[in-house]
Amino acid sequence: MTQPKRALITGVTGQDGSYLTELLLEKGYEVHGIIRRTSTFNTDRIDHIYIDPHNPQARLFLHYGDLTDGTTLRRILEEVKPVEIYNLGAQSHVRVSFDSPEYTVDTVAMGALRLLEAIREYRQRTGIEVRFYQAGSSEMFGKVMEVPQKETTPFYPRSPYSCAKVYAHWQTINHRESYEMFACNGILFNHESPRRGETFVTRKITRAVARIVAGKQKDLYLGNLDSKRDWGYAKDYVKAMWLMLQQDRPDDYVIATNETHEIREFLNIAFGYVNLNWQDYVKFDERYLRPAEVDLLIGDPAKAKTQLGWEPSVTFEELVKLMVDADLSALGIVPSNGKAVEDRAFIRLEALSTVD
Ligand code: NDP
Ligand code: GDR
Repeated sequence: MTQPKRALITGVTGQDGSYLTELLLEKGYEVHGIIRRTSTFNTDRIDHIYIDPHNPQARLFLHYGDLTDGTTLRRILEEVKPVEIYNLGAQSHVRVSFDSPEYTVDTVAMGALRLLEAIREYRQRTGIEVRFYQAGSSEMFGKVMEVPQKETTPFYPRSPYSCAKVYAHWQTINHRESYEMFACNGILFNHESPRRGETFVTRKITRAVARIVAGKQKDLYLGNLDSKRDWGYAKDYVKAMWLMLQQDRPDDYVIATNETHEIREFLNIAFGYVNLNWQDYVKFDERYLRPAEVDLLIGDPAKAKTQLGWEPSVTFEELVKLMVDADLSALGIVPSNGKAVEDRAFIRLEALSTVD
């Protein structure tokens, strides 16, 4: 019997980590994830696929570690011996990165370097090839230099988070070119889902819609509504990560829908879907503004389409509605289409009454 392929994921408890884990398990992989020790449980996005590691059927294993802790990363690499590593771990909130710039850079930029160096040494010593995926971001494009943005568009990062992602991007290329490592950068535009963190604007909106319908919330405080984003569905985007590591040669790819929408359009569809007018509920709070904003993102995924055969499967309107349906279902409200949406990640909905 052949051994299953082994993958290691940082950020396994996040939105993308949970979908990627599901995808890799479906494909027959043994999946190892790095989790942080926290004083309360942080594994709710993967609890539904986790089984006791003593069970011979178990194919998902979790290890305590942190991207700021190089020694542990090295030890986990030695123990797990993965053939693919997906570096999804990050302090991923752009506005928070202005509040905690050093920590963000340590996790995002230095974290990537620590992993790349650990892989380099491991590979040199054992001769075992490890394929590496770096979770790059459209935030690296920042200030508009070209529309739509593609792999060759110059970066102009506008936050500590995106500066750190640019470093990680170039360090990944450096390891590829200096040591012939199979290392790929995904440049992923915003992707959302019912598992999206509650403080990102899309989920903040859809969660508020559900809570307003349920009579649990009156207002929704937001910041800048003028920015435009290219929003896709997270489940589609993790497929692209996997595809990148299955190619003959490592490369960098933009993953996007090639459509852009204002936050007001998102609000219109989300509130309109439950027959509400967003202008009656949305209020402005300046604390959600960023010192520098990214005004317009729209990505050109032509290279991914041609070389990876990747395409998005969910439209903008479908995405907004599926997120509203999921948040309604989580509060026990049957959506207008009559179908409760089964996705986990709603456990915290009731617990947290106000989320920024
Ligand atoms: P999330 O914020 O949902 O998840 C981030 C993950 O990183 C969590 O598992 C978190 O753990 C973990 N993490 C945070 N800090 C550390 C650390 N110091 N050491 C180890 N792990 C850590 O992000 P997404 O799933 O949305 O995004 C995945 C990756 O893709 C991130 O790198 C993000 O920057 C990038 N990205 C995301 C895009 C998007 O639109 N979603 C677009 C482009 C790039 P915990 O659960 O304990 O907090
Ligand atoms: P972004 O996503 O910064 O694009 O980063 P976010 O949803 O946080 O912001 C999108 C836009 O909405 C505006 N906005 C608000 N944002 C938040 N979070 N909260 C608010 O109340 C609010 N009001 C208005 C923002 O100013 C911004 O213009 C996401 C993250 O997942 C990154 O990790 C990832 O790299 C990029 O997407 C691609």
